[in-house]
Amino acid sequence: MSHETPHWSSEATPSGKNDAHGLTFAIIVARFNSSITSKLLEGARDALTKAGAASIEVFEVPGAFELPLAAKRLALGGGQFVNRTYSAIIALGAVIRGETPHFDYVAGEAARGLQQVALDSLIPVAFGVLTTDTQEQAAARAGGPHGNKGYDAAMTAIEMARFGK
Ligand code: INI
Repeated sequence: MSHETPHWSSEATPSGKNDAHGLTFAIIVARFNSSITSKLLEGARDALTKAGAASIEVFEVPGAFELPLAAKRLALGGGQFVNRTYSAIIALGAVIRGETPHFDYVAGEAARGLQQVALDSLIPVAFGVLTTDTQEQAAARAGGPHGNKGYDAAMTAIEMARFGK
């Protein structure tokens, strides 16, 4: 399978793995590299809306490093989120290497932290964080020739929200 082939289920709606009716979603989007992450957000919203999501709430954080804590607060509920439950959470960000070793820490901790939240909370957390060497590579994956990884992450979230249910 080419890496360009969608990896999420193409099982037809309604009631298929990609049917979001009755499901509730939180999207967390990082503002860092916002020209890219705003496109990822468009893609994710598009996927969820077309699949019939019951609700979509969007939250912003400064950068990708902050995604895991926000995901954990949303997954645990309480405080401002006391009466909210989410079928799945979609985390969106763009970490671009440039010249700095900061990349490895930010990208690595975002990935590790988001997976930890999913495993601890049992709420699926989709990893819609681009990790690229250049701005051009990121743009190509945010509504460009390589698709939209925000859309893909949302489709994955729908399938995992239904997994085992
Ligand atoms: N945050 C990103 O989302 N993408 C980046 O490319 C990036 N770089 O390159 O530094 C980045 N850094 C900020 C980081 O996510 C935190 O917001 C910051 O370290 C404060 O905790």
